[in-house]
Amino acid sequence: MAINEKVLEELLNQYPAKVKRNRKKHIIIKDADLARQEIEANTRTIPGIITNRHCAFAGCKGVVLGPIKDMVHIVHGPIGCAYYTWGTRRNKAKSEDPTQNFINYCVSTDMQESDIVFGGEKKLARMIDEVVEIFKPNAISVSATCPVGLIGDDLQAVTKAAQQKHGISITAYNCEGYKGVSQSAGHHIANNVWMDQIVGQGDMEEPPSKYTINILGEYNIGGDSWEVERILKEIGYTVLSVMTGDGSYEALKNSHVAELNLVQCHRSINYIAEMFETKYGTPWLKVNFIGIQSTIDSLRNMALYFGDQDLINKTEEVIARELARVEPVIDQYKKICQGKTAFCFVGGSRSHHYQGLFKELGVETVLAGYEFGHRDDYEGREIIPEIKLDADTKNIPDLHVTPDERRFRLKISPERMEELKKKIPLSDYKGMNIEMKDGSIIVDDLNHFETEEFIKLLKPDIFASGIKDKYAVQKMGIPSKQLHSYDYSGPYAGFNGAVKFAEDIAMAFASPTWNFITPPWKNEPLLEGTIAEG
Ligand code: CFM
Ligand code: HCA
Repeated sequence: MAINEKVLEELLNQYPAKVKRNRKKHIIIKDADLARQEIEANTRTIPGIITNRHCAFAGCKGVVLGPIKDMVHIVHGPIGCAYYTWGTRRNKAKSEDPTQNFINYCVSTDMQESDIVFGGEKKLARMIDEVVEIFKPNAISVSATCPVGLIGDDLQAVTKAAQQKHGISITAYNCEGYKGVSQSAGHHIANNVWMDQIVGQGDMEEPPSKYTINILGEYNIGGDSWEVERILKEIGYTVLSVMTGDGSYEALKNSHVAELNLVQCHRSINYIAEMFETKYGTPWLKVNFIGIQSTIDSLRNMALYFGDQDLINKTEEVIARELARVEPVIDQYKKICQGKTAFCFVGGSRSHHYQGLFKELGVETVLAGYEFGHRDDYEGREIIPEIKLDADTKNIPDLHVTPDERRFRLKISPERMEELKKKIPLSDYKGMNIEMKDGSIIVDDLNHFETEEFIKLLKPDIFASGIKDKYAVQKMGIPSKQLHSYDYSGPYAGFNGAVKFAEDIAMAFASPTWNFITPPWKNEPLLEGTIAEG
């Protein structure tokens, strides 16, 4: 069935009045006739509601710092927080120098009650000494979890002293879990520290070769960034650094010399893209390497940015060759997938990015939303520039850029920038609300109650989300595809990734397992009422 305002109202009527008022602002039915549909986002989840969100510490240490392989990431806090960010996010990295790849370690001060009472600074200092002695890393990060902020351990002072003592980069991240309303605050904390203390610290003055780029917001889940790099290298780009999939401190500190920044995940890293633009004059281009057409569009926009005919030709050559190879395979899977519907609910950018790939397989996304997206993720940046500085960014001091610090000239002239902006959307982003089909449902911070209710109403053929709702969804007889961890499959990015995704989705649909499950609505009446007597 299609959901109209009346059906939505009935669903929301099951909430107490106050909760209903709140949740109503987080749900919209896409209506292209309305000029701008606003959605409330990036606000606190109502206590007691089962949300899929995580905390600032998860966003900083788990998501953004976690994949940097040549840094030892110390978690200052109780062991559970360290264990969570070690075991959950799929951080994958290869290293030329295996002695500088610490990705598989879980390093924590393992705070105990006595540390909470007497303070944990000395323990942290000892731990840093020990880490330097054992691992001899080029860099160390120290992330705080909730109790550290509550007892007031001075992370900055401890890391500063340790940095002087050991002569390596030791950065502190005050990403206590309670900060902000989701992991989103943590992304910003990580980005700010790097920009201040890591980026620009390397010796490089000029890009090492033609077409040097950074890829921002690509985290190498299931090997995604390896596939993206394969394509880019083949065309002739030099990927200076990836932030942060299979990333490294060594690359990060020289990333200021890149000529262009690509932004894959807009949510977690748009801050840094803007800081690069302000500080080093590096323009950024929003890309999406999920889905065949989006990959092609991204490659073409990049070629257009550099404007070199050879690069444009090479881009077309690679696109044509890849298409000829993957299209016949995808067409086979499409036969199984065609005509199906999906729900797509992930953190902050994938719910949007995967819709194109689903569509290429003939699957329509009928409901989507972000766990912690901000309004610009939904409504687009061009449309709402006034919220560029949103809730997360307000409390964090601006990056001060003195003329002296502006060591690098604007990489392209302002005139060329204007000219390019007319051709390609540099520093621009189209939100989910703009791109979804009329009548589809957009839900911010979807909770478990709403998940069940929307499933009963729309009965999607597949639900793409995370670990917290995966099994509840499967018990309703709906195949689930984790779009965080890819259910340990992947890559899903680029050309090879699209094939892998098509294979996995087709397999989910074709599995006979679903025949053995009776969805609850088969036995439960959908409408409840009393039959009149007489
Ligand atoms: Fe960006 Fe991400 Fe996402 Fe994100 Fe995440 Fe992730 Fe995600 Mo999980 S950085 S916003 S905080 S694309 S970890 S790789 S899958 S929620 S949609
Ligand atoms: C995080 C990481 C996570 C969790 C995934 C999930 C990831 O937010 O702490 O809930 O399934 O992608 O690993 O988003």
